Amino acid sequence: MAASKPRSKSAPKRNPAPAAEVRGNADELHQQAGGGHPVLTTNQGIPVGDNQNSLRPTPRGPTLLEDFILREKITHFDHERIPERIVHARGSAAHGYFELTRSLHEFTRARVLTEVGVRTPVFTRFSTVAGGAGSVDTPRDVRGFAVKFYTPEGNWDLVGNNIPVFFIQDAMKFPDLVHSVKMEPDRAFPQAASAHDTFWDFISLMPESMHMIMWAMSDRGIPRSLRMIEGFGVHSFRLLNDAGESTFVKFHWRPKLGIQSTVWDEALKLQAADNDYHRRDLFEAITAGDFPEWELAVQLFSEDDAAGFPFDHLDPTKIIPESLVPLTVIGRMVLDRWPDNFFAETEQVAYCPANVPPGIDFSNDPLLQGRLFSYLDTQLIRLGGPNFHQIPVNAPKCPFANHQRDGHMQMRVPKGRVAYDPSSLEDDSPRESADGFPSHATPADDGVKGRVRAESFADHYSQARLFFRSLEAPEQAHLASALVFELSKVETAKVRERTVSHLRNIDESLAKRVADGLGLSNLPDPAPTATPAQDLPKAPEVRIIGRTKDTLKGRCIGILFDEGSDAGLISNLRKAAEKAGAQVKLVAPKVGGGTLSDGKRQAADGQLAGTPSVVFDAVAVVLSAEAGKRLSKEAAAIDFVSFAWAHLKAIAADEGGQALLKTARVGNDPGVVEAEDAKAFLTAAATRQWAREPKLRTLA
Ligand code: HDD
Repeated sequence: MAASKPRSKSAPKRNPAPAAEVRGNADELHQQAGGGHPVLTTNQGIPVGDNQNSLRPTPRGPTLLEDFILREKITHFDHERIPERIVHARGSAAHGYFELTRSLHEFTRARVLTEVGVRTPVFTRFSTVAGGAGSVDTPRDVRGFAVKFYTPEGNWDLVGNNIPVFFIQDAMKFPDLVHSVKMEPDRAFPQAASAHDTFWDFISLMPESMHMIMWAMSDRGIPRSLRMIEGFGVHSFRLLNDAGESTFVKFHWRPKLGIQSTVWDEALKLQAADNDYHRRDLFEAITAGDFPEWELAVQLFSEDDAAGFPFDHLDPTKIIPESLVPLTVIGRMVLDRWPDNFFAETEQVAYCPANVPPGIDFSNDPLLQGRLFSYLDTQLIRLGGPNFHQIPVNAPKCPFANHQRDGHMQMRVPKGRVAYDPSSLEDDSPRESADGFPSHATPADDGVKGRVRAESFADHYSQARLFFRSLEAPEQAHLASALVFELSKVETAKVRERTVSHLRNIDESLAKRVADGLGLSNLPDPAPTATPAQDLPKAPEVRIIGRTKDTLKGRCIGILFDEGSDAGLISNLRKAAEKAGAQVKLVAPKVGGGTLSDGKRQAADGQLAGTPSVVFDAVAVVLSAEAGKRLSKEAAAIDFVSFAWAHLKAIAADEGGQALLKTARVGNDPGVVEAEDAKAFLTAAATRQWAREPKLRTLA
């Protein structure tokens, strides 16, 4: 914090206007402070003349209790934090809009899903699950994907994740799941990590989590950018049309930039290089006008279709493969405005899956049913009372009126005598409408009340197998390595073994690879199963490889340079990369940069030690012969290229840069090209060099 010059009691005041002259009018306040600045006041509107010194009887005396300006300021500060979210505490959000491109009027009366071309405002928050609000952006974790649509018929909150299934089948288990993954209660670590005993102890005792574990341990758990993740509503919801007919629906968000992940070593190093990697990436893209975009797609199916599925669609641990029910794209979401204030908007936004407009309804998924209760309850404690819906980011953008009154932080001033219904004293008090929210008249199953799990929820392994076997070979290797990494952090041998016993029900080769990676001398027996795994047709949609777009759009290229670097080369590379849609950042040993071959000074965007290659998708090294030699003795420069190589990135180098590549033991493959050949570099930079990986590390 910059030290400000202390002012004594007798120092001249900046705002000499006496309090008596102040009116509550903002324009007047502006004028009084001079220039464009409004007068600084207390929260009661009292103008403040000295914001540097507290009130004392003598220059060296004690502070007086009378100093209401100091007390108000400190008290407000003391109350600045609210309880963080128990899960999904770390998040970043943006404003934007949803535009419907295909009407679902046949299936629903919800205007947001029937009025083609109308732009519905949205506020979308992405999050990690396990870490606290101040934790890093890039742990292995599920990503939350929550969208608040401010529809003309009330708010619709689609509160999903970047993974289409969940760990548990019943909300009853949610607190257990969360307690197991959060930092352990006696030692308060690890932060934002599932690689510890309590998580795997719980998981290995919950076979229903196995499908989700496959997804979470896959590269989906370590995304490159929030702009490159898919989103899923997870549960089946219902759509209801004007005639009250119901169709089941699953919601999918598909990123325009394609899906992309990091490699695990890169994700680990990103945690040191930039704690805010995903937040910064989203912020930079939106503020540069490069607006992230997703398609909204739906899977629609009837009760009869569902009866023919080889699983129960009410079980949230199951996907509906696209071969069974294809996706129909119905609209797009564009995020085009970063919030003005993090706390007021991103922190205070309150999502609730129970917020749905007429025409959307719930299914009997027992996880969804529990969620319908939990979110409203959590907002009451988090935001302090029942009026949190009045906070601007939460308030519907359509009229709303009822007889609910009072409570903490009531911001509205209701008029009149009537706060009840039925009433006859006032003509304008709110009344029910025949057009109000309809609930689907779902017939209740025959049966008896009880704490039971449906038999149709008993198959825990078939879709876990389907997922693993649908992946490409490098993805399978990453998944196996992720399990080895996580379980190697587990101290309790029986937990490691129990987990492997489940893997045997999923895929024998996976179980062997993990057992081998853990150094288990004997494979444990397969875990007992209620329903043995079935072999299902592969689902290519679960892969990332092949669904990443070979493009530079949304990607970032780093060019390392120093004194004397070739100005023409840098300019060519930069122009070509920018034309292809990439962002380009210049990195140099000093942030002031250097004088290039054309005699002009070039500043850097980042200093080498603080801008490692993990923050880029591909790198170029443009160095004079002298700088190449000098940087070959510099650990940060060596790491810059050796990590780019290890993380399967394209590398371009000129002759000076080659010296550094040699020292860093960068090999030769189609991803390593001459800096003079911008075209070859851009082609290589548009993808990861998967073929390089087996040369670099032993994957489980
Ligand atoms: Fe949840 C937050 C997603 C199951 C209880 N959840 C929360 C957020 C997302 C999800 C994205 C963050 C919202 C934001 O950005 O503010 N949750 C899911 C998904 C689930 C799921 C996709 C399963 C399909 N959640 C789930 C269950 C329960 C909760 C079963 C409780 C029974 N979730 C909460 C919560 C949170 C929350 C405690 C914490 C903060 C908040 O709600 O606002 O109520």
